[in-house]
Amino acid sequence: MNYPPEPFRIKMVEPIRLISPEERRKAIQAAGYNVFSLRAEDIFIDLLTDSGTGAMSDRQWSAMMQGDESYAGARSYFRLAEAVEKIFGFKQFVPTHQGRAAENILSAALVKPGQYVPSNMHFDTTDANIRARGGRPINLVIDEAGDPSSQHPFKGNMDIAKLKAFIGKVGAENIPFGMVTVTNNAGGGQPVSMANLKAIAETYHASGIPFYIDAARYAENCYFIKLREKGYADKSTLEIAREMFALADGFCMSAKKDAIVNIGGLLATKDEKVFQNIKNELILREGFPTYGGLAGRDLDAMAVGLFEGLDEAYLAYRLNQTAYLGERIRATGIAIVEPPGGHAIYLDAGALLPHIPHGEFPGQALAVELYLEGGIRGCEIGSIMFAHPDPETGEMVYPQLELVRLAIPRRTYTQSHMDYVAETLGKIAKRAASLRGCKFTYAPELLRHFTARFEPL
Ligand code: P70
Repeated sequence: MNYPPEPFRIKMVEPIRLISPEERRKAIQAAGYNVFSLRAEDIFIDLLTDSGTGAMSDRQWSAMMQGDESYAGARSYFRLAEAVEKIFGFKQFVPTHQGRAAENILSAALVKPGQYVPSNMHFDTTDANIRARGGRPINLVIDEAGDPSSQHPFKGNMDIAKLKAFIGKVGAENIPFGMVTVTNNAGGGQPVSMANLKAIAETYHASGIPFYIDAARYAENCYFIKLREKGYADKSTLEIAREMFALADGFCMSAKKDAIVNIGGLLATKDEKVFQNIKNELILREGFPTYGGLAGRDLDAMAVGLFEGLDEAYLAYRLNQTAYLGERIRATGIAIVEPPGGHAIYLDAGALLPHIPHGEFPGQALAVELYLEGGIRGCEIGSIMFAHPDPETGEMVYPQLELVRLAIPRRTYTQSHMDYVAETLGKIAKRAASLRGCKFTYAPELLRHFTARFEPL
């Protein structure tokens, strides 16, 4: 496949450098073999996350200059409110400093200890924020999501039969709200179809359960619907977004992804009483409801970025850049989660390193090697991030897949960077059998991937 030409040109650059292999060895050792603890300066190509790492446009930067820094009722807030209403159709919303702040406030407002919150798959911070309130996040994605080779076009879909059975089992009164994550980040950046979204909304609503969308990568999901779902080829991504959010009672969103800003988030609800609680929580923890912990200029950057993230020329390039990287990596013999997702390629570390058991973290072994070999930073999405002791039996429950995610920052890297990543992986593939796992020397209880330390085995 050909690399898609970028629908933009570069007018500002940030130098990056590749330090020597010896310096990389010292750096990762000093970081306790956790790539989160590396200095960004010591990284050549940083694919840790696509969150807040995109390049803002000239129009976003100029919008920032018009930020209104009034404490309450700033013009910036009303410009953001106009964008939110146009795209999502919600009038009641608050800005938050990022996605997890929205999740925290939503969980504080709605989750009581022992209650369940189903989704296709919760991502790490959503999972942790529900647990932090004594709730239980439940993942009910279709079985195909667990098979990296399945080419299902909407592998992020929820299994509606499982959802109905689950509601029947625990009772709707023990489910304060239900969710879905678009695209499904924990399962490969895979989209959810409109048909599935409609079925999810119907199922929740039939039991009186409010439906909230985790909208971090909703625009990429909308473009997948346009490309893959019958009846949507001639609809604009904006029309598809409107249709998607009309199904929901609320949404939380990390704007650091599809709104292409370095910081920001949103929380919206149709329920007036819940909105009042949200505003009270927000004032306690984040800030006044018209700025929610952000500067006025951040709100303006978001108001512009929300539309740029929906632009179809940009989205076509974005999805094809990811698919290009996927194709180049596949050619090295390393299996990836198929088909390529919207924002990232997920390497199947479990398949590449079958000699390393879950408890010795094959994904971490590969992430460390990627840094040592090429100064590239990816992120383990496997047992470090998602293994949890079962609340009843105390036994460790491991996730199905041991992955390393290479997330692509928006509008930031070019074809030669993608080629370099694939070539580096090609070298690692040849000596995969010699890679060794690692063990914890320190691990916190929640969100342990961020600060854990390791020792190689
Ligand atoms: C990522 C980051 C954040 C996220 C998300 C979804 C579907 C909510 C949030 C929280 C987190 C991360 C992971 C590994 C390395 C660095 C960062 N996802 N919902 O990269 O949003 O970060 O703004 O609080 O994906 O996927 P926020």
